[in-house]
Amino acid sequence: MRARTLVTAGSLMLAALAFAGAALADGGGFSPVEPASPNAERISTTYWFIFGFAAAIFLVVEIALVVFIVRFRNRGRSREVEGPQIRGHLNLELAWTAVPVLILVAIAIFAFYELPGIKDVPAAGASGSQLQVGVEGQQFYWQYTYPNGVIAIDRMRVPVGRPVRLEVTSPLDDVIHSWWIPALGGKIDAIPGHPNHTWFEATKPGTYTGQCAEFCGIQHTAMLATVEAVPSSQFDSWLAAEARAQTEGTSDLGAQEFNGVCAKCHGLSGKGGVGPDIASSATIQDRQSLDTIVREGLDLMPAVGAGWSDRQMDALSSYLQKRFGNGG
Ligand code: HEC
Ligand SMILES: [Cu+2]
Repeated sequence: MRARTLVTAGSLMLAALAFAGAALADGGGFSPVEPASPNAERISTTYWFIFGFAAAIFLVVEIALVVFIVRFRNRGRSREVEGPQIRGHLNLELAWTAVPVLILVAIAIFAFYELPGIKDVPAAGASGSQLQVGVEGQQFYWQYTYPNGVIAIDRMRVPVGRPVRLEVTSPLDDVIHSWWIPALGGKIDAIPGHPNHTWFEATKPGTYTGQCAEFCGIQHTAMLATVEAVPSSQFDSWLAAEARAQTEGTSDLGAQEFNGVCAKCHGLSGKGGVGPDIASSATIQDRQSLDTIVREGLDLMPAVGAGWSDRQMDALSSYLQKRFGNGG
């Protein structure tokens, strides 16, 4: 019986070890993703600093545990026999009181040293001054507003090397969401009517992904966010061109709205999902009814476009007409 228990325990431990290797190879969710912004860098450093102490303490405790189990095992001694009477050990007791205090003080000092660089938005970065972007979390998409009025859904384009200050909120009749692009810094809640602030500065071009980190309803899993960092000059020309295109109604805003908002419930081809098939619905071809349902919602459908401007509705309507209308 004992041998069998030992074999079972032993093979379980070996299996755990085998899986640990694979899990740790890509972080396995145990370590922060590779940071790509100064604040994310500091969060990651703090993580590893604390992890170092935790790992050392884990080893000390577990090794001592195993040694004691082996060294002081029963060895067939009768249960009646008294064990050895051990007195206290002053120095040892002082040490295990003082060392944890010192460790906690070190962690506190380190955290407070790193904190300002995580919280405070720098006025300027390597390639220019701060950019402000409004982030609005809604069931079940992210809407971004640039200073010149350009709107984007789910995918935020930003310049490399410039601090991007985010004002994160959600509409009054919506729920709490949470903005989180792990490579670009910590989470921040999008609370109805209460703007929160955070920032990042992409250190290199690339696409960084994240998701809403607050369970916010049935399609919460579809609430993904992407930040695409491009060189600063490329960003400036894109933003100017996009502003023109959105004023003239030639941008892809309508497609972004359909794919980022409607498709999450009605499917990418409008054939239905959580919501009904709308590809052949007359409602989406009639501007008045479309405005009403998108801005006010309908029973189980939330008012996804409650705050949308006429320009945003125009973009959606012409996209739906082109895609699903008679001409489509
Ligand atoms: C959160 C999920 C969700 C999102 C996002 C969503 N809908 Fe809906 N939609 C529904 C549900 C559910 C219904 C069925 C409502 C009911 O009858 O109670 C519906 C119904 C509709 C209908 C009525 C169907 C018909 O035959 O007339 C239209 C039109 C429609 N949605 C269009 C849209 C458009 C356009 C968007 C994007 C701007 C959108 N919906 C976004 C869930 C959603
Ligand atoms: Cu959400």
